[in-house]
Amino acid sequence: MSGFPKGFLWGGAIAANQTEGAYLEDGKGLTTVDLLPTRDKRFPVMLGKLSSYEPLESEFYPSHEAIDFYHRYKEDIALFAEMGFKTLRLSISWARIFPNGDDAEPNEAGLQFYDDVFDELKKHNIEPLVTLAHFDVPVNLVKEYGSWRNRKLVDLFEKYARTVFTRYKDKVKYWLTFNEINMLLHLPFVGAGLVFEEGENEQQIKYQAAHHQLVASALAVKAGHEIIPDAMIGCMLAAGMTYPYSSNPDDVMDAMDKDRESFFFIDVQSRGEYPGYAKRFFQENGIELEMEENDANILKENTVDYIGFSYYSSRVTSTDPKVQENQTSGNVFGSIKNPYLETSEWGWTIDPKGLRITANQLYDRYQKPLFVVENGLGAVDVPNENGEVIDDYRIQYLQAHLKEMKEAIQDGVDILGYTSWGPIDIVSASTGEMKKRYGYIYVDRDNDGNGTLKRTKKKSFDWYKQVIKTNGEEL
Ligand code: BGP
Repeated sequence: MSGFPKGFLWGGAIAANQTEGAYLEDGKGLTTVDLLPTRDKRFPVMLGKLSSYEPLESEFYPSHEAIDFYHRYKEDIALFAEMGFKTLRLSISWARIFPNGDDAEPNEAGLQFYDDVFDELKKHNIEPLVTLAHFDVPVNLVKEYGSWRNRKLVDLFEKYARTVFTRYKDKVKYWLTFNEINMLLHLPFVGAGLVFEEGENEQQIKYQAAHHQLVASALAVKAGHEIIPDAMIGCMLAAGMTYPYSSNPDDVMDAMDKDRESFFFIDVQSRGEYPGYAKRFFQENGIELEMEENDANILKENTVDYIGFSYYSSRVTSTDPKVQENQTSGNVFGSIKNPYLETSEWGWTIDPKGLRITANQLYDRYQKPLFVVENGLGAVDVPNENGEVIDDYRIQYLQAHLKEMKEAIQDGVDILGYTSWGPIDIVSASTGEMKKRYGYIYVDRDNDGNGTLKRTKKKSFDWYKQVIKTNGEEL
């Protein structure tokens, strides 16, 4: 294979809560992410220490209006179509469909909204790729049940999944269950709506919640396969290799252990059972998971069809306390500074070759098709006096990553497609801000809510259009 395969699914990826706005419109319920203000105030929340769930109306929450995709999706989809998108990854907001998460009947207005979006995509021959849960849990489920720590969420999620599979069975073939499922361990409130009380055993609760999500994911795979015969249902990992800082076997073992914290989820979703190293970890750390009798079968019989993953950076680890002092800030996962690589304005390590390595590693491990469902550079874009954004830095970042993805394909890795993150500027997940931008399309809106929301093409718009047009021959 000399380049990208025919039919390669080029496109972009967005998520409901970072894009739609209209956070309480047409019957939508409040979700966990609606409560997250911008950076400074948000940080304690991300650490899972939130004690009050009510948004402070005096503060500005960028995600409440986001970029108003809810009302402007036609204009935005037309721009994606102009770039030649073959696919758009987006998520359904659970609380648009079941505002409280445990309602008896779904909210018709919410269902209709996504019907309209999928119809619009079809008009432009853009294949939807839909995430069922992208960092949002209906707030009522946090209050009533303690979110994913409670087994009840498994049933409620299955009901939600069955509802949307049934409704959209003729419109959506590609699905993902939980966005970056491993994020639950690092940002438990964002990943699973978990809030801890003083003195609770957080690790026990996190892994119990993880078990519930894993069973819920498998039940969604089962439902999807029953309802949509040609469905492709994937998992989604926040990926990125951990490199050992040195050749000291202790560092190498440590790097392996760190990667396994993430692989653990995909091992269950793709291989269908808990790996031995996880069982050992639970035992050594006094973690006892409550499992139902049939869980093992559910996991075994309903493994995913493909492995979706996000890739932004790689990480470095060391067991040497002196080296450990050299931590970089910014990486959600924590990392030692890699002396060979640059970082983004937010401290995320930029490592294009790491994408090739990660793709090879995932393919070696699972032997299932991969889908790169997120990748990109978050940057501060400043329009020049003519209002143009000349984002050569972004083009450079993407170019380098696409070249390495091409190498991975030449290595024999089966990759279904590539959806870069935030093809239009949206609210940042980790900072809650507008100013961390990923788009090919600039949106006039700042952190305080000023701006007209007008969309303007950046320089990268035409570059990506050409990439898609030539199926990656011209990068
Ligand atoms: C991933 C999330 C996305 C996203 C992206 C970029 O972790 O799945 O929702 O936003 O990272 O992160 P950020 O927006 O924090 O720059």
